[in-house]
Amino acid sequence: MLFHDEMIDPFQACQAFASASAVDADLQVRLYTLMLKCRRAEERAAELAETREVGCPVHLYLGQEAVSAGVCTALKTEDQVFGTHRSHGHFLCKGGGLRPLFAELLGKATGCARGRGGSMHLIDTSCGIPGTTPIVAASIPMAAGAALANKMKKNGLVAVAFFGDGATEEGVFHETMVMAAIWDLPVVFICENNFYASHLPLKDRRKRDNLADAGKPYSIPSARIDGNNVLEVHRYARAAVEHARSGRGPSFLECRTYRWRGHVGPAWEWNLGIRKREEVEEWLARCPIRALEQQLLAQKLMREEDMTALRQKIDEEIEDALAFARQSPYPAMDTLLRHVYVER
Ligand SMILES: Cc1ncc(C[n+]2csc(CCOP(=O)(O)OP(=O)(O)O)c2C)c(N)n1
Ligand SMILES: [Mg+2]
Repeated sequence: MLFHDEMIDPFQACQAFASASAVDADLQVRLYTLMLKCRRAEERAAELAETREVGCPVHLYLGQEAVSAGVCTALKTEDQVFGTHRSHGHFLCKGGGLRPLFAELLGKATGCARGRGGSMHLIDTSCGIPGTTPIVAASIPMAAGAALANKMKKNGLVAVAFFGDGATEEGVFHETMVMAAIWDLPVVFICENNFYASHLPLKDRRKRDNLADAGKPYSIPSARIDGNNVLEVHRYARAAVEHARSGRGPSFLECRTYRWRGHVGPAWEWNLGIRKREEVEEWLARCPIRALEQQLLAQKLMREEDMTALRQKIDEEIEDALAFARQSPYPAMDTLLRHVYVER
């Protein structure tokens, strides 16, 4: 019986580079800007959730920003990303706007899902976000489906699936890996391992800490990386995307990171018996944004005052988005039954 060729590992070269060497100065500033935008937007969203002005469930991405920034900057606008219940970062980094995001959080008609989806159903097809979905692991087959369509259309586009460590425990993850491998689909699997699936730690769900081996049985090149190091994420993502775009098929990245707040909502949750305060503090000390900040300062690519000015600019954009959302109308009652099925 004839098997396919041996797998080519797109990540071999990545390991050879020192952390910053393959990421130019402009891009480093862009990565910083994107992460900061996600951070400030979510801190604001957390306040709005606390006061209940945001009524939908919000799964905050605080602490994980390096993954979406590093991956999305390796993509073209038309490349598709499929997100999850925790996708504010994916949406903003792929090009979604603050106004449609905040309007969606407030359930307004000007939101990116016309106020019907809330935090977990973010969409903007103009920048490659066909829709995020809170069904755990659903982003995985959807990205593979888009990748299959891209391959059949020969449009040269790549699809990315973002998903959590918990999603790798769903059957559809493994089913999709088989098909993606056998059909050499142009898809990149980005597993954001934040070590928890809601309240359950990874160590209680898995015999060994070996998520990065997930691709091996399917001959999908896989790597474990520091998901809090945005430059590392970007370099690996670029290799994975190039691999996919050149027709060599899928790859899998385990990005090790941590969500700072609780599973859902703005609370910190370090006194519920789920995780220890020291564990959270250890990860707070490994803040992906502060890490890049220090590198930018050391390389003299930005000064403290540039960073302050940037933070102010981002905060102004967020307040503008919130004002826009507040002024926007709720969806009209007579549109209640629309946008459910395809309208011809
Ligand atoms: C199929 C399915 N099962 C269960 C749930 C409930 N649920 C929502 S999020 C979640 C945990 C997901 O954990 P993980 O994939 O690690 O993502 P994270 O929340 O850590 O980002 C669960 C069990 C769901 N939404 N979908
Ligand atoms: Mg998780």
